[in-house]
Amino acid sequence: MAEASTGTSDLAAEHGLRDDDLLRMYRLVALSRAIDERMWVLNRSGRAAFVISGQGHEGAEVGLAWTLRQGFDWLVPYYRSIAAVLTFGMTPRDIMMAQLARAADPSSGGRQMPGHYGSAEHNILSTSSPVATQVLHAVGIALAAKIRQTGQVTMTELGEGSSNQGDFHEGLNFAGIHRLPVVFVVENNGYAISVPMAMQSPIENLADRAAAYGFPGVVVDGSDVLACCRAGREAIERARRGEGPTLIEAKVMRLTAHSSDDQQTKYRSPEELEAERRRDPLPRFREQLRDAGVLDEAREAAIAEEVRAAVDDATDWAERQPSPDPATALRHVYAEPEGGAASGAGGDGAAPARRPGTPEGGA
Ligand SMILES: Cc1ncc(C[n+]2csc(CCOP(=O)(O)OP(=O)(O)O)c2C)c(N)n1
Ligand SMILES: [Mg+2]
Repeated sequence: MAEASTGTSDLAAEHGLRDDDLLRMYRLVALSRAIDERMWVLNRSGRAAFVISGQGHEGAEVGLAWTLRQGFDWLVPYYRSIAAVLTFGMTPRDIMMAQLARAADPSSGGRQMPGHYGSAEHNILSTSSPVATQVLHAVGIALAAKIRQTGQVTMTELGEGSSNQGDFHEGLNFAGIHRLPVVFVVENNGYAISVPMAMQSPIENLADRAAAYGFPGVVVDGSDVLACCRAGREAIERARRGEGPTLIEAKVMRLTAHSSDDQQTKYRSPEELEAERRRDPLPRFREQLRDAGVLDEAREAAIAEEVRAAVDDATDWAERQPSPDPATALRHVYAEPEGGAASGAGGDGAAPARRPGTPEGGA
């Protein structure tokens, strides 16, 4: 990493941070963007099958997740959570292995669609594809933490469209009743694929829904990294004190199409897309740190170089890793005989132990 400032500028002090924190946050926002851009290049050149992007969400995710305690708290992400999982300990190599479906991909061993980030090592729960199911998983983890009195906080992320699913409301209601240590983050980018916000909900601020479940709802500008950091810290500390959940709605932007299988110019005007670009968190944070004297030209260039090298390394490294053995395709789908002697269990290591309660004999 570039030589870090050890000072505390007025900007850092105002947010209870050091300049070093600000530079690390900036690096994470820039790194997430660069990895994401590389994913699109790999897709368009035929090397990655599918991309779902976090561009426009990075500032909110880095700021909100910043105060979580890595390796202790829990993160329950969704497909746009690239910046959040990087903030919480995953590496560019981990992201690229998931993107290219390699056997050593920590998210799923190359078995899930790209974008389903997870890491047992880092307390990052792997996401299911049906949107908003992760809300229930997060609430369950928070309930366990409360029963066990561990002091752990769980943060989960989802889109605004997904907040119309029943799972979201069931999860928030349960968490409100039991005052669970969980932070719900709705990243409102204004669209659920091609459906605009006005066709998704009759209210302007989804944070208002928290009132129905008896806990605070907070709206934050998702392109303001430090405002997100403050909102995240307050919610995490409140949960840690045993005062229960918070719903944070970060107003973000979707700078890309929904996915590599979508073309957003079919349903968004050039003017709208241009206006959205002006809110991009990356240049905004860069300007803020320049104005505060935290980021000078040399430091900015050094970070840009580190980011480029990290993305190149992750791409080259992941491309060299083997794909999963096709003979293992059914692993974790059906129960397997004890000892893993079945033909479908060989290839990349021993078969997993039979789970209690699963029938003998497997598939
Ligand atoms: C239960 C369910 N319904 C539909 C889908 C298909 N789907 C995937 S992403 C998505 C849009 C979600 O929009 P939003 O929650 O706003 O998140 P965004 O993609 O905008 O970040 C839909 C409908 C799904 N994965 N799960
Ligand atoms: Mg959305």
